[in-house]
Amino acid sequence: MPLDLSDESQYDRARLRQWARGRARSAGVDRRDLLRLFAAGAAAGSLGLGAAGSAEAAAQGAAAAPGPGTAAAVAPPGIVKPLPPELFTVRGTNAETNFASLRGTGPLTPVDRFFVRNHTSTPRIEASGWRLNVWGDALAGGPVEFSYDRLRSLPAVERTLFVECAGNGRSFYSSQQGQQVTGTAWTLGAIGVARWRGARLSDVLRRAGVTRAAVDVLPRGLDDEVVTNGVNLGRVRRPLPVSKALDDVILAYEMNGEPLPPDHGGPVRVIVPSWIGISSVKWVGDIEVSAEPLYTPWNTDLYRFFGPGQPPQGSAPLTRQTLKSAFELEAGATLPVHRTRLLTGRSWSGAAPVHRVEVSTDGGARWQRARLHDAPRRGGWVRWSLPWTPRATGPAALLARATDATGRTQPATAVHNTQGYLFDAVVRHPVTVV
Ligand SMILES: Nc1nc2c(c(=O)[nH]1)N[C@H]1C(S)=C(S)[C@@H](COP(=O)(O)O)O[C@H]1N2
Ligand SMILES: [Mo]
Repeated sequence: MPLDLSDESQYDRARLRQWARGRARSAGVDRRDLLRLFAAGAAAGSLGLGAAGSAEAAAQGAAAAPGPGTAAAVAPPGIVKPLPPELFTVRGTNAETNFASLRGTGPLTPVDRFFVRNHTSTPRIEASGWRLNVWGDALAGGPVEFSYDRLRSLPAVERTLFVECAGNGRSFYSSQQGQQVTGTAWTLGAIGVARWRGARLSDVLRRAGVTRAAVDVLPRGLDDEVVTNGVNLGRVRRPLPVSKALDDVILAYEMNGEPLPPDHGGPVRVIVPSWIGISSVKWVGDIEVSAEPLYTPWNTDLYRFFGPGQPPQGSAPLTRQTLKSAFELEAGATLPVHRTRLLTGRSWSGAAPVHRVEVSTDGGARWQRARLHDAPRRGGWVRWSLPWTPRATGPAALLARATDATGRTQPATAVHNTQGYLFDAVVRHPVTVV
């Protein structure tokens, strides 16, 4: 009998079963916990393990109630750097960059305003004691250990790349499209662009003796295990196909010319160019190189599309980021009438360089081409600007839409998925002209 996707408990149990199968090899979750999850899912028709996504939602403010100050009353997040309210909106254990604070900054996001997405809290790890253990059945020999100094002695690469959460823009599914989603209620500030310096993952894997049998590569973080609804999901880890791992992935130890700061994965993190943020595992401590496909909660129940039109086990695991644009302006900003204001913002795409950005100041009736201030590059963003002289007082909506070199333009509506990933629609930015 085909699964009835409109039946929430069937739908979630299907997801749980899939996760349970895959979990055997790598997740290390206790069997009693799994049984408890199945029971909870069946009894309540609730999200069950889907709650992995929604523990986030519970702790970090429901997606239906985004906006500054949402999380003001909850315990301070386990983030080391200061989070002044001009620069960040705290959402549970995470901190979102206020896009307005990027106005006037260069192409790189300064570390003092780079968003932080932590499943638990930032650990403090000394470079001198740090080790990377590379192991698994697709190595020619046994495990191989890399110290910080050994990693730094490998040929270094430097690239300017964004890290963006797959859920960036999630709150607009509800505020702009009236749809329910679970997860952190980000606006557009769960992205930052930095200059990353590090060793190539491919160099490390080759030195560790990776064989042709390798299929998946699984980096794992040293931060605390993630416990959601009483179930321990283990440490943050998401498999990469070996093809990507050997292509352009970096083990980064510097960010914008400084040693990698604690909140961003110091001493060493993975950087997976153009892919969703969860791929870029922070505080990496070990990497399994496997001859069989690996499954963890982060490539089964989480970070796939679920919902109508998707198979019961969800889409294929999400990989590349999508296309977005944001104004460097507070939502609800007040602008004086008849005064020229330089509207500025940024656009980016995981698929190809952004080469055109258009702006509308009348809610989408007419569009004007914005001036680009950076050479379009894949994996980065372009800054843009357009002068605007409002001629009438009252509320207005500013819109920006980008087109990338694949020819794709941001649509008017994003395709809904229950966890609110990869929002790509044009965002209406409200302002008031006075
Ligand atoms: N070990 C570990 N790695 C992690 C995470 C985490 O909580 N723990 N969060 C992931 C997610 S969901 C995102 S979006 C990015 C955020 O990177 P940043 O905090 O440096 O901005 O890190 C990813 N890597
Ligand atoms: Mo993320």
